[in-house]
Amino acid sequence: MSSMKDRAEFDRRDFVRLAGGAAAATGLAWIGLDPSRSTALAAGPKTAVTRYPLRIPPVVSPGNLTLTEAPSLVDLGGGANSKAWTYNSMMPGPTIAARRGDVATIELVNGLPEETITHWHGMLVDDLNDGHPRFAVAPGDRYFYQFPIAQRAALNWYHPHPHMLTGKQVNLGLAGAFVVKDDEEDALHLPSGPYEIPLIVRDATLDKTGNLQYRSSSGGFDGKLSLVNGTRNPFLAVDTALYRFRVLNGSNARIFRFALGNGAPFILIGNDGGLLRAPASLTTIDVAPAERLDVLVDFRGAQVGDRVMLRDLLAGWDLMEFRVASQVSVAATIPSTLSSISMLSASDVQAVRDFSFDGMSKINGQVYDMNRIDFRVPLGQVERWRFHTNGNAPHPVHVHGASFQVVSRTGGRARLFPWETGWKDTVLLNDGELVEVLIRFEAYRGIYLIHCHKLEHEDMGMMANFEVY
Ligand SMILES: [Cu+2]
Repeated sequence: MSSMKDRAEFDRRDFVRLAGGAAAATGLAWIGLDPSRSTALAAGPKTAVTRYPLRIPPVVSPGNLTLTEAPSLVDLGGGANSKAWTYNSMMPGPTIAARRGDVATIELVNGLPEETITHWHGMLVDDLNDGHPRFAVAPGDRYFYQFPIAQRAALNWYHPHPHMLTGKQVNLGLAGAFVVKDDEEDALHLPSGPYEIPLIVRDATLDKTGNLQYRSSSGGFDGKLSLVNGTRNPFLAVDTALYRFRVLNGSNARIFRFALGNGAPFILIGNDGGLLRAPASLTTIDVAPAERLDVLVDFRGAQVGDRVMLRDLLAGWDLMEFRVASQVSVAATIPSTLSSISMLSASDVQAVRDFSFDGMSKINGQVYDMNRIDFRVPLGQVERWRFHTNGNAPHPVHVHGASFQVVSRTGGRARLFPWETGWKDTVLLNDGELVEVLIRFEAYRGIYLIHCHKLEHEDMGMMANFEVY
């Protein structure tokens, strides 16, 4: 295995070369192989689409960061002419890259015409920093966050969380990645630099002039097209190398079933809460709103000129195209073990709680009340939480304040999936299912949330406050 120094030089050199490769591939797309042009010339298939280079959001540090939520014009691929709501004029917002041990100092500025607050989904923070809806700030106001980053490496994310407005604000463009790194992950020498790429995948609907358009629906927003990193019909020029994709389902309500068009497997190495114990090779992976995936895709056996589609088998969508653009030889290995994960034990369970996700707006028969504490949880106690529903699923269940371990699913799909091992903060509950998790709040006392992450359900009240004491 190459030393860290060699690796850094590799990354730097490859980054320079990759930038050239990407430009060359772009030229190919625009001049030679642009499907829309060949359609016009040769009356080719009507399904041909123009593909645009995948946008990679800029990376920022969480120290002294200002994030402004405001309307702006974004470029979905064909030019900066789509109205959206953005963080720092970008959709998605900048990727916040932090290391365990850093301190985040972030000022949120509300430049929207309505109240907002930002939640750091997956980040372990005290309740003043959790973006609870009671902390929403009025237009023109600010909220100041400061919190230590004291958790394992993972892909987390940030998005608004104001009461009854979350679905609209996220859907209009407000979301971004929040990546945490640590020494354990570094020691694995996973693909990095230009070979580690965030993919925020979501659906969207555009109005006649190409602006993002949100219409709430009690069954959940159902967008007409997909965006990856805010790019419509994207492509990514890749090397013959091993890639690490950090994937977030940023949809309000849509579940994706990812597959590669050539049938090649994803090598799943992590999920919401970071690395799994060991990699899993999978040809399809389901991902619900707010769930994350850490996957390796191996293009080392590919030929320059090959094209591989990332597909969603549920909607039958082509999400993005990988275009193999340059031949390289970069040292990379797929570790056989990733992380040691200590399991919460059923024998330590001191309380069992049931959560019934009722209709489209209630948990245990109650619509959310921002000022009501629905239950109290002792700090440090292992608990078994049982999620079930009688209908109107899927409900992606999300808990703030701690990660959990999924231990069983009965009814419905009646099994657990490889992407549900390790640590999770969101788990998919389908009709007729009982999903049991073990959870322990050990970082902070305070008021946190459990809710359905189908954002239309959340906004209608499928949410509850609890207090860790
Ligand atoms: Cu729901």
